Amino acid sequence: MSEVFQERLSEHAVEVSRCLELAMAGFGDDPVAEAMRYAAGGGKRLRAFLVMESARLFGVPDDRSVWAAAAVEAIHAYSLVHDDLPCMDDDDLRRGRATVHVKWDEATAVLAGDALQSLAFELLTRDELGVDTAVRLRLVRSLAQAAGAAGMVLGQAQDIAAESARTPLALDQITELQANKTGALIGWSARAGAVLGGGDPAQMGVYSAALGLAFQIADDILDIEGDAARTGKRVGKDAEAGKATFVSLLGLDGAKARARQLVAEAEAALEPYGEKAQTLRDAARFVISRDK
Ligand code: GRG
Repeated sequence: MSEVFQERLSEHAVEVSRCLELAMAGFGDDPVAEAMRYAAGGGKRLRAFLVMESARLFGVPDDRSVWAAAAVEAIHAYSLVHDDLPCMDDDDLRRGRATVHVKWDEATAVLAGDALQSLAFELLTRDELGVDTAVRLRLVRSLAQAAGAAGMVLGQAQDIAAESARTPLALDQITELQANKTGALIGWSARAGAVLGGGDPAQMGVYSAALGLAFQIADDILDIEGDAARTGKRVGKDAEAGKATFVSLLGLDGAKARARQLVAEAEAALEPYGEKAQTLRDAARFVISRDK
């Protein structure tokens, strides 16, 4: 992986973490506020990276795009807190440490997730984004659509339903489920930079559709091949539960080949932007070579 990519990923991670800390600085030290800060910390910050690098592509500086990057990371953090709850995936570990409901309790986890979601939309209304009200409204609306009942929440519901389905999902069904569950936020992130810069987000949509699917296939591969100490999750959990995954449907080699094909598609979608899009090309390669 190129050094520029790694540097940019950590630079943006620092910037977005600072922005989130600043946004929550006035929240005091009650358990919900503390749990929000805890849940919003860490992670690869891939969604933030996509926002900020796509923003650069469209001429938007980091000090403006970081607010949109923080918004999507807040939504992502909320989704992880709720996904880990006993009524959903019932996980004890997230990002290598105790999940919010384990460290505090379930009520605090539900509320911290809710409040992170509210925070995300508040961040998108900020003047610091440096765009007029119509653009901010477009970002708010598109994030609501990506996160809500036709996007991430739908994907999560489809995933829960799949657990009790009599027959495992077919490839087109699992592809649709994942496009909703993880693809919608990844897609929003890549398009947000173009929206902020007043450009056409269509090509970034093509890029991120391929990237999002490659990300999920890589996640299924990590579920089989990953190191629990690094991934911070129970390895083989999906496979043990008898759930259809890209690996169960395509085989390990088939899943790897499909992921590589999707990376090539993502790279091809960036051709109109030439060299300027190199870090986004690297991101596509990163999602299938990551170890957590
Ligand atoms: C609870 C409404 C609701 C939605 C939850 C995204 C999601 C929907 C659940 C996450 C479950 C999961 C582990 C899915 C696998 C892919 C995924 C989104 C992994 C976590 O994202 P990363 O790898 O995490 O970007 P970091 O920690 O790096 O931010």
